[in-house]
Amino acid sequence: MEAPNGLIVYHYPFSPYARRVIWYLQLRGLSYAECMQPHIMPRPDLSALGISYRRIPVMAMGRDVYCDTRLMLRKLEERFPQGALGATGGEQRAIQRLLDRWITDGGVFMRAASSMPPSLPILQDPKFLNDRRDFVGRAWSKEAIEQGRPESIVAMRDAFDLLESTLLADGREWILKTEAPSLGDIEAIWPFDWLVDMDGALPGEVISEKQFPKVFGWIQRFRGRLRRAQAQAQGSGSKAVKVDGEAAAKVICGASFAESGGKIDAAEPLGLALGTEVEVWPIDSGSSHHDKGRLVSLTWDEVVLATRADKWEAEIHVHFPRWGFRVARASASASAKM
Ligand SMILES: N[C@@H](CCC(=O)N[C@@H](CS)C(=O)NCC(=O)O)C(=O)O
Repeated sequence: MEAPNGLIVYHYPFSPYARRVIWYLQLRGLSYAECMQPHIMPRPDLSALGISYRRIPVMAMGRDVYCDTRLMLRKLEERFPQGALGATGGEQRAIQRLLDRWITDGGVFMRAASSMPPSLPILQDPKFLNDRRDFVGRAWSKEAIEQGRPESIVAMRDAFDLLESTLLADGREWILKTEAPSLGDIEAIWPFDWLVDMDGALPGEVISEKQFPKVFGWIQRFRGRLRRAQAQAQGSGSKAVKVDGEAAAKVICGASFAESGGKIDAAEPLGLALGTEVEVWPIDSGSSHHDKGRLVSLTWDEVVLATRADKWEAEIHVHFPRWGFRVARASASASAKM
């Protein structure tokens, strides 16, 4: 079997981060394969590839594997430039990048996650709560969510207001005044869409269509476009191909590398040489999962290491962005401070 466009996305359906990538692929009409994962650890399909990174989604392109949706979207734009969704103009590009930073690093997603109603069925499952405690590295209980929720609702109201009173204030259809949804819309919409869809998350007297008609209208338009793209994919027989972990690993290990690697800047401040054994891990969440391997490439915005999928006797290149990640010599990382 071959993966359509050489792409396999590892994800689970209710992951809001995964939706960023899935929506991107759907809006572009790019076919792909998907390997569905459990929503809690362990994920043997990924560890079989020599990957410790625990966040979802993960995307393979040939024998290269990409971690973090910010890197995935960048790579998809580069790999499939015809019909790319990213802004090309200076200010539009700036807004697109700032939206990406605002939503993830500016805390909008964290506030959205802590606006979940404690009555949500998944929050009744002790296995899920324990798993997420390991993920965020602190207490994650129904009580803690209940206690923090009022503050998060206020923060989310502020985020809705920011969009309503600035970017969407002039009545534009899409966030960057484009004809159709662009990468800027994907960068901004996902935590808002996620909460609007979640029963009991948003108190109607604080955040609803009444107070924020433009944001709610934008979400509805975006969903309409997605439905259209999904129906088109269905009609043309190019919907996602489901693969199991074994089949996905075989495809990846038998593919050629999508990128050549071997890049490092002479002025790189970490002073690491290509070929050194290094560790890489995210510094915001899932930080106890370190990937180890030989340094294959280190540029200003990306680090690549080689890991092994022992069962298939294959080397795989795993890519991470530099932003939000730490890279250290393997032996020194045990003492590196978070
Ligand atoms: N910055 C990462 C964040 C990914 C992330 O936090 N994903 C969530 C799912 S929406 C996750 O991995 N949760 C823990 C898990 O599923 O193990 C990205 O852009 O990919």
